[in-house]
Amino acid sequence: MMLDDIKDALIEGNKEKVKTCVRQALDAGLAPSAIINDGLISGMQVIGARFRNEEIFMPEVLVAASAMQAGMDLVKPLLIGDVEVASRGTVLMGTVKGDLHDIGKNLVIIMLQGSGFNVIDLGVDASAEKFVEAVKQHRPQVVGLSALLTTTMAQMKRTVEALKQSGVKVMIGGAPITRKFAADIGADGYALDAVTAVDLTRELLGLS
Ligand code: B1M
Repeated sequence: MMLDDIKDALIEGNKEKVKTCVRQALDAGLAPSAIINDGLISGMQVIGARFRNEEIFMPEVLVAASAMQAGMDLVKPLLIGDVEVASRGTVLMGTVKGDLHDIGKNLVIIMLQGSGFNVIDLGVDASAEKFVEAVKQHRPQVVGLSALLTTTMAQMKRTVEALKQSGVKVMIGGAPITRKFAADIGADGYALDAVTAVDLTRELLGLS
């Protein structure tokens, strides 16, 4: 099955094969969301589990991450409609200071853009001060913070506190984050994945 081929190619870390399989799946009319969820993400989950079990190490993870990005680059344009026309609001997204993981954040961005939001990407390793400055500059309605390391969760707290004055809504997410943690640090919401991040953004903006 085509989605399994994408998943397997990602697990192999074979970037060219990932691209070929993604193109084949798109040509066959498979939904971009299925390609992302059941192909690319499920392959990355296997990589995560193998890394945790010390079956593979950082170089293999990096190769798989790069293959995932190559696959996402092909699917991304198909998810994004006419953002200018459809824009429902502006979201400022970034991975917090000390944290370099951006695959999940980028996926949230793709999904938000695909749902008609204008997104400003602060990238990775973004300090609380950088978020505050960018809020002044871009006036987003929602700020999204991503963290993948337990050690960088404290930066989320700092950033939420720094943004308090601005009145902007803050949502947080990432593998170690929980709803309880979001409530504890005073964030306005928590989303488990890229799809629910879009639902949460709509909810925070009072959109149906
Ligand atoms: Co890192 N890493 N990593 N890593 N890495 C983890 C996170 C880890 C769990 C692996 C492990 O030990 N099992 C572990 C963290 C342990 C912990 O803190 N509890 C870990 C570690 C330890 C590290 C280093 C410290 C390793 C080292 O150097 N010794 C180092 C840290 C570097 C740094 O950040 N300062 C490091 C480095 C790296 C790479 C650079 C090699 C690479 C990142 C490449 C990149 O992002 N460009 C990498 C990767 C790829 C991983 C794993 C394997 C996969 C992460 C990923 O991309 N998942 C990861 C293990 C794992 O999670 N299973 C691991 C796929 C992605 C689609 O999912 O990011 O969870 P995720 O995003 C999801 C949701 O979380 C959510 O939606 C996304 C889509 O559904 N979400 C949001 C994310 N952000 C959101 C924001 C929202 C809402 C939802 O609203 C704003």
